Amino acid sequence: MTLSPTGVSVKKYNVAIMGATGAVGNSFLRILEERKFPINNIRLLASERSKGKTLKFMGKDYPVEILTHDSFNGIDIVLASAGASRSLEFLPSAVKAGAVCVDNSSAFRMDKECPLVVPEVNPQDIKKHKGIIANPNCSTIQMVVALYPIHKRAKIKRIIVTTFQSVSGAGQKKVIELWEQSEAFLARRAFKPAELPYQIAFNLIPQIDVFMDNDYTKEEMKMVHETRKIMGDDSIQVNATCVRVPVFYAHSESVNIETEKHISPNEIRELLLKAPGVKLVDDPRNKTYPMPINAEGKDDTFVGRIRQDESIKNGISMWVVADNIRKGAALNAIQIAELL
Ligand code: NAP
Ligand code: 3JM
Repeated sequence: MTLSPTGVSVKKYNVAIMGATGAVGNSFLRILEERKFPINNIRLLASERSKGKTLKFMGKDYPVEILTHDSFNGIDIVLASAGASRSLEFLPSAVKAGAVCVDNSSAFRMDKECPLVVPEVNPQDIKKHKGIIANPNCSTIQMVVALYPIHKRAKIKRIIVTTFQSVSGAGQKKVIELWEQSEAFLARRAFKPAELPYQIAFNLIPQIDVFMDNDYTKEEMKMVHETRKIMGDDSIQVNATCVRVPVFYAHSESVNIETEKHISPNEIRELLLKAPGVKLVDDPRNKTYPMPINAEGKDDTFVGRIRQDESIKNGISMWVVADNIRKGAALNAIQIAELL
């Protein structure tokens, strides 16, 4: 316990970051610093590959430790971003050691015992946790932040979404690969895709994660199931197409919805002006709309291009952009930890 500037005692927590050397892990460290999360001690966990590395936190160097089942003694909160199989293997040990885990992977998202939380939408679900709270997929998070206020007012029946997902969503190595491929392409040098399945520089790849039996990808089906669980409405129909694009940071989404009650673009603008976590950027006459280069490094979900879908009775189209590493991953998880 320490005293805050107002004299109120603040409990400080022992925090472990699983996957501290990765893209999301690095963002965890920067956001914990920015938000002055009350930390007593921080433990940085990664694989054998990171043996001997140190990472900076609050101006101090911390050693990276190898993740084992014994990494969680004395830890209060685990922020996990080391992939789904590591979460499945190690988070039960963290819970046994008495820690509460906020997991960024897909491992526990659809588990009935684990709440799946976006603080702007369903903060009340956090209370139901039994040690693990799941953080949704980046593409789902920004979509539900933008759509939940509309759903409450007009009830969304169906969502058709196409995503334009930046390479950082696939990890730090893919950011470097887009950079190197682009340089090689422009210099007319031959290159072979290494981390991504195909050339990504000056190309689009309409596959994120593996294909399922229904010919949708797992990433697309995450958007279907997670949206229903977070919004607490299994009747919402979702059809997603997820595309990897040659953008470094921030995901964009073309979102089309059909609502039960009529709602106009102007009513939606009014709702979104007041919505938590949303920034309205919608002035087409002045060529003003959200773009990934402007969302990079920001906390908000940016919404624009709101217009009536003239092909059906109660249809609306819009464009939603957010930083996938911040709101799409690390920030959302830290907001959950703050609510805890
Ligand atoms: P990344 O840049 O590739 O980093 C992966 C991290 O996991 C690194 O710290 C790596 O450590 C660690 N790791 C890998 N294998 C490990 C092992 N066997 N034992 C211990 N640590 C291991 O990936 P990222 O973009 O940060 O994403 C990490 C994970 O977060 C993803 O796999 C995903 O599950 C989740 N994620 C979620 C969202 C979301 O939408 N909520 C978005 C992006 C990512 P080394 O450096 O030692 O290899
Ligand atoms: C985003 O197999 C894996 O570990 C996949 C890792 C991954 C995931 C996931 O499924 O956890 C990479 C990028 C995600 C995610 O948010 O679903």
